[in-house]
Amino acid sequence: MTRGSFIRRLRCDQRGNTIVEFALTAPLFLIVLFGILDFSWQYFAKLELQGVVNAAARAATLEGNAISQTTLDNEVRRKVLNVFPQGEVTFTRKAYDSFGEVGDPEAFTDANSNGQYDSGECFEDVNGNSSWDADRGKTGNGGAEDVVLYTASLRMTRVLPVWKFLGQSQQSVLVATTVLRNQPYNAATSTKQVICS
Ligand SMILES: [Ca+2]
Ligand SMILES: [Ca+2]
Repeated sequence: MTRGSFIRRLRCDQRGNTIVEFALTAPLFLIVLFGILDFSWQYFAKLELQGVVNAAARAATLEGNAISQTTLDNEVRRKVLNVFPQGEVTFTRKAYDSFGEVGDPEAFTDANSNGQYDSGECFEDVNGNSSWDADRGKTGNGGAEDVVLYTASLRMTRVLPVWKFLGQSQQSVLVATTVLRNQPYNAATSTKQVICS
């Protein structure tokens, strides 16, 4: 066989094309597939966490909030870990005077009319930490009839290594929130005062 005819045959031979194309596209296909599966798993985990938190909040309301904070936390943790045994569940609470105030900033007198709080402007220190806050919530369970924003965070390792391929963390943190209402017989702890310094 002459050198010219060999090159012509090689140029026309397409038997290896499929293998080469597969080798080039397979990693991308797997990353997309893993990404879809990971997203679905995260979505399921988030729904599960929110469902448990909602159910716990309802139970706490039905029982007149008679169960303690620790009991409520342990109940949520137990149910979540039943589904995700490798997870780590933590909780935070922020107390507000009413539902309408959840996430609101502390009120202030906008002395220079620039639409934002500036040092030296008078403000109502609702949460008692002596500084102005963009979120007036007071850390903890608050007092009588307070509204409590209850947040549960679930930290766990993702099932599929898709994020590792992309150089990202394999850890995932999912968050679920609900609002609880304290009973009138809880101890009141109002610390509101106006500060102008
Ligand atoms: Ca201002
Ligand atoms: Ca404050």
